[in-house]
Amino acid sequence: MVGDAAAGEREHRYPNDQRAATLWYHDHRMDFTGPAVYRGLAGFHIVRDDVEDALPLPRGERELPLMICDRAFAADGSFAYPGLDQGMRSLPGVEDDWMEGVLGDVVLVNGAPWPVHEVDAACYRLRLLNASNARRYRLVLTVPGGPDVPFVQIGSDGGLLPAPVEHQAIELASGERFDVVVDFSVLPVGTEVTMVNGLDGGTAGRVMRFRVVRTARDDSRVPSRLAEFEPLVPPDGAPQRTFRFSRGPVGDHRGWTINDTSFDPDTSLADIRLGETEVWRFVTDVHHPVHVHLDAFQVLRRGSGGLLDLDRGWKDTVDVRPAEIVDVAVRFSDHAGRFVFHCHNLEHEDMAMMATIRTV
Ligand SMILES: [Cu+2]
Repeated sequence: MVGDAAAGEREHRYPNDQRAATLWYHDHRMDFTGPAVYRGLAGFHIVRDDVEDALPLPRGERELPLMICDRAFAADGSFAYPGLDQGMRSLPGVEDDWMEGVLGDVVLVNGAPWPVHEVDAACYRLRLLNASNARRYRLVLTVPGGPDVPFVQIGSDGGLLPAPVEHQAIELASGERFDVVVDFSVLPVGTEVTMVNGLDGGTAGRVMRFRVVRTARDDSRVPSRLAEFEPLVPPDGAPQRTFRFSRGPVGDHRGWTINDTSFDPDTSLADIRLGETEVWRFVTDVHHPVHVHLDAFQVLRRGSGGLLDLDRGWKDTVDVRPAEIVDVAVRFSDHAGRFVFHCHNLEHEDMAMMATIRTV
């Protein structure tokens, strides 16, 4: 025993037996994930494979994982997190003013505030991760006096898309990743390209800057076909489940619930057969980025419309907007046991918006 903490050890094995993908890891301690991630317990976990390695995508110095998050700082430079229990021991959650999620006024990219990165006039692969506790971004690449620079999306949370998709803006909620290629070769040397966040008019409206500093040889390109892609098509009669994400009481205080229940590790909200494709319907009150552990899923539709351009590919987090209904196809393939799904707004998660599922 060290103080009042139990000491012990346990071995975990991660076979990484999956397609190439931009994954990340972070502390997931029940009730205190928000303050732990806020203090820095998060990082990239990039999985590569032969399919991806064979593509002529930008690599080496021209492949940049970008972890984007917002933080607020106290006068002494420490992280300012409005947790109810600064010792992270007993009382989860944050002060009432931050119920909706904790936002900071400084944007960090890979830990640096508003950094500037010098680039060749060439194509770069950017692995974008929104590692913020609660902030959503609408990323746009602006150039003074010129048109915005487009993003060519090649991958999503769970790996490569079948084919590239061009976007003028990338909107990402907490936990989401977008794998994109940006072509700086169309810009004259000396150009400054600012990545802005269109969802904030203040200091969180700027993210980082690229400075094009030299011409350079570039053999990379984005092929029109990227990878084999298996659409998840739920068969007739596939199991359907509805999960409602909403504000609600947690014990004797305010919190967030799924189907009116707060997180209980011992009660399974769904028992799912391995290998079977199901349709899950997510229904929201306010914004909730819904994250499912274990296997990636595919978005089928939003409301009565189709999916958004940004919903394509294998996802593990889907940004469900206020009062929206999103249907996804899920299939768990090879691990039986207890897992969770939850809102990836970390304050919502800590205030009980998480549920246990079982694969059998
Ligand atoms: Cu939420």
